[in-house]
Amino acid sequence: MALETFEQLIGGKWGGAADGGWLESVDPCAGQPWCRVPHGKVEDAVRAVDAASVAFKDGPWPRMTATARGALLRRVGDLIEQEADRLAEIETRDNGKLLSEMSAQVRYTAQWYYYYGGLADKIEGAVLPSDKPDMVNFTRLEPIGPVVAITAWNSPLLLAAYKVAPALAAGNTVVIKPSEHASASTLAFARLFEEAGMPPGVVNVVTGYGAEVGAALTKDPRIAKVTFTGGENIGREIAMEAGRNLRSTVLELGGKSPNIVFEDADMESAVNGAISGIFAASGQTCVAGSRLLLQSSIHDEFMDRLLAATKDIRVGNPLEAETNVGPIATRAQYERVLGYLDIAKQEGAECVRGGARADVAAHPDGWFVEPTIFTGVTNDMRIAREEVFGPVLSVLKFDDEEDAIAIANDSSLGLAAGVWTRDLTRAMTMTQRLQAGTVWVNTYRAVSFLSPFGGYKDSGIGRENGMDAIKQFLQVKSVWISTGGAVANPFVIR
Ligand code: TXE
Repeated sequence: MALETFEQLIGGKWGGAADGGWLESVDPCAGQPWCRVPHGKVEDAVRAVDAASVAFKDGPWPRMTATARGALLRRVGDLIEQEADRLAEIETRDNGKLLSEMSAQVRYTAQWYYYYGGLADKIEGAVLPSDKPDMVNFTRLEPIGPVVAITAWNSPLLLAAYKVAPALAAGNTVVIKPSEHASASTLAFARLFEEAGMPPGVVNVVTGYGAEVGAALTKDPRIAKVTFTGGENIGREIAMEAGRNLRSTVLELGGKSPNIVFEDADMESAVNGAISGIFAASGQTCVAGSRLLLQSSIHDEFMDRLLAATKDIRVGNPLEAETNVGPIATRAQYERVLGYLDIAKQEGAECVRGGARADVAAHPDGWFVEPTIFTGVTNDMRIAREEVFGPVLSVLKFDDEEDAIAIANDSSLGLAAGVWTRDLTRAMTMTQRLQAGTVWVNTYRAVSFLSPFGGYKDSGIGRENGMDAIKQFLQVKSVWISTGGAVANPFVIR
C-alpha cells in the first residue's frame, strides 16, 4: 500500500525536501512504515530561515496590529476542533500514544492559541519614573526575530503549541522542526495556520534528522532564539550552538521525578497517582513519576495495592479504546528501555511486575514493553538516576520528611515532583523544599496553558506556559525623550 505523504511548508509553499529525499515514519504498533515526510537537509533549513526572516521584516506580519495578530491565533484555535480527530489519529500512528489521550490533548492544544491570542494585545511597556526633570522614559516590548521551535516525538502538537503560540503572539515568525520520529501531525497542523490567514513565511515547518536540519537551524545566526523539548544531551548541544551566536534558549529536557507517598496519604488516590505517573503514555512523558518514594511504614501495604491495581493493565494497539498502555514510540527507545530492565536487574533491584518485552498477539512486530515495577531500588542505582522514558517504575523507601527530601533532591534533574499526604503543614514544607519546577500535591501530571512549566537544575532553562512565557520572545527597548529643549553641552551626559 502506498504510504501517505506529508509535505513541508516553507515561505507559504508546500513541497518535498530540496534534494527530493523522503523519510519513512514508522507506526510503533505495527513496526512498519505508515507515512513519509520530507528528508530536509541544510538547504531546507536555510530556505526556512530565509522565509521566516523575510516575513519578520517585510510583508503584512510586522505591520499587523497586535489585536489582528491575536485574532489570527484565536482562529487557529477555532480550526483545531474540525481537524482534531484526524490530527489525533496521525499522532497515534506516529508515536503510539493512546488515541483517547491524543484526542483530548489535541483538543486541549486549542487553549494555547486562545490564551496567547488573547495576550497578544496586552503586552504593555511602562512609563518609568524619571530622575531627570526634562526627560520622559518609557519601555516598549518588541519581538525578537525568527524563532526555531524544535519538538520531541511524545506530544508533537502540544509541545509545538507551548512554543509557537507565545512566539507568534509576541510578533515573531517561527520555523518548527518536529522530531523525525513523529513529524506528520505538525505538517498536517500547519495547514491550519494557512487556513486561519497567517501570512506566508510566518510559520514554516521543516522535517528531517536533528543532526542535519535541526543543527543547521540552530546554528543559523539569523535565528533569535531556539526553544526546544528533547533529551538532555541534545539540549546541551543546542545551548552551546545558540550561545556561539549569542542567542538564548528555552530548554525542557525531561526529569527523574519523585512521586512521594506518606503514611497519612489517601492510599487509593496515591496508587492511582503512581500508576498515572509512570504507565500513562507508556512512561514516555517528561514528567513521568519514575521514582516512587514510599514511607517505610506503608511500603508493603502500598505495594500490595499497587500490584493488585496493575495486574490487569492492558498493553496493545493504541487506537483501541480498551488499551491502557501502547507501544514505545521508536525502535531505539524500545531497545533503550529493554536495556534499562537488564541494568536494573544487574544492579540488584527486584522486579515485581513485568520486566520484559510484552507480546501482543495481533501486533507481533510492535515495540511493546510490559509495565514494569522494581522494588528495593536505592538512589545510587542507574535506574533511579537516569531518565528511562518508558513504563518502568523504581520504588524506593524513606523514613521521614527529611529523608524523603534528601532522596528526592538527590538528582541532577528537577522537572516535577508529586507529594501524597493529608497533612497541610507537611504538604507546604514539601512544596517549599523540593527542587522541581512543578510540584503536585495529591494529584499528578496536571499541566495547563495558565501555569509556568519548566525545570530546575539540568531539567532545563526558562519556563513555558502562563503569562511570563511570552516574555521569552520579547525584548525590552528603553526610550528617552527630552522635553527640555536644546542640548546645551555635548560633553556632559544628561
Ligand atoms: O530526543 P532528541 P530523542 C529524552 C528521553 C529520550 C531521550 C532521547 O530520555 O530517551 O531524550 O530521545 C532534534 N540539533 N526525551 O532521541 O534527540 C530531534 O530531531 C538540533 C525527553 O527523541 O533530544 C528532535 O526534533 N536538533 C523529552 C528533538 O531534537 C536536534 C522528550 C528531540 O530529539 C539535534 C523526548 C541537533 N543536533 C525525549 N539532534 C522531554 N523533555 O520530555 C536532535 N535534534
